[in-house]
Amino acid sequence: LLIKDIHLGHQTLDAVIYYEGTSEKISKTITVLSEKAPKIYTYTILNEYPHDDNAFTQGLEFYKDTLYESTGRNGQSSLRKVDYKTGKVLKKKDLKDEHFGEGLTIMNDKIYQLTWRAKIGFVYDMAFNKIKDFSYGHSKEGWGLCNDGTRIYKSDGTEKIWILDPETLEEKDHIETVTNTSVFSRANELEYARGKIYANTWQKDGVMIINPETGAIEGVVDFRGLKKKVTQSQNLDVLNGIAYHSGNDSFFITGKNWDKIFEVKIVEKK
Ligand code: DDQ
Ligand code: CA
Repeated sequence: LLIKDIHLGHQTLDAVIYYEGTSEKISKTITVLSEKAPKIYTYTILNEYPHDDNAFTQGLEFYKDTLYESTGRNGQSSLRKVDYKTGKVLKKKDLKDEHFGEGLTIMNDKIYQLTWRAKIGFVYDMAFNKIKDFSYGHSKEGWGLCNDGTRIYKSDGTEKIWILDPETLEEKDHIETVTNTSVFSRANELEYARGKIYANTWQKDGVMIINPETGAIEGVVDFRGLKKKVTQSQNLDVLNGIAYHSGNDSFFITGKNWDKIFEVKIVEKK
């Protein structure tokens, strides 16, 4: 075999491999794994607050001590401002029926919201007036959003987390979520906190702690047991929604159609 055209990306190795003496070739991309196994964390509950169980939570973030939420399902999707202590919805903008609301993030007084499969996202001012729409580039779906103050991160259900230009919303670059043994996909709701991306994995009661530079999953928070603490209604769906409260240095966790939101501390599992 002859290996040619090797390109080392920031987390991938692209190579074209030829069989010697023939023109047959194979192009292959290898994802580079991380060095260390993730640390395992668990949680302790500090507080629990009411949460609208009609909210199919798809995005959750604090901005200047106020909680904002994006909800999904066609015909029930919205952008909300919420009093987290009472669960009261202070302000609500409904999306069009064809738009299934997804991730939400807020940066420099602008709210960004995704839709699931319509390949359209929205930018609003803090009064929920729409500033503009944007479309997706490489990614087919919109799942989660978060930001580090300058860059916006977007998950799309694959192993990729995209880095978006905050002005044009173009997908400039991406990382891939990996451990030392495997590539992981389905990062759903995202949160940027303490220099890492926190992401709950769709249909798992777990949150990945991801290095935003390398994609390495440096930690996993085991949130099993939390869903059992909410009213077991008919519509009850998966854990989804993680918001960091910087003042309290705590995380707020909820789920789709959960009637509670939990304020927790993430602690190392002994
Ligand atoms: N996502 O959260 C994984 C991004 C999307 C999950 C959506 C689950 C949809 C249930 C209703 C389907 C109606 C077409
Ligand atoms: Ca979030």
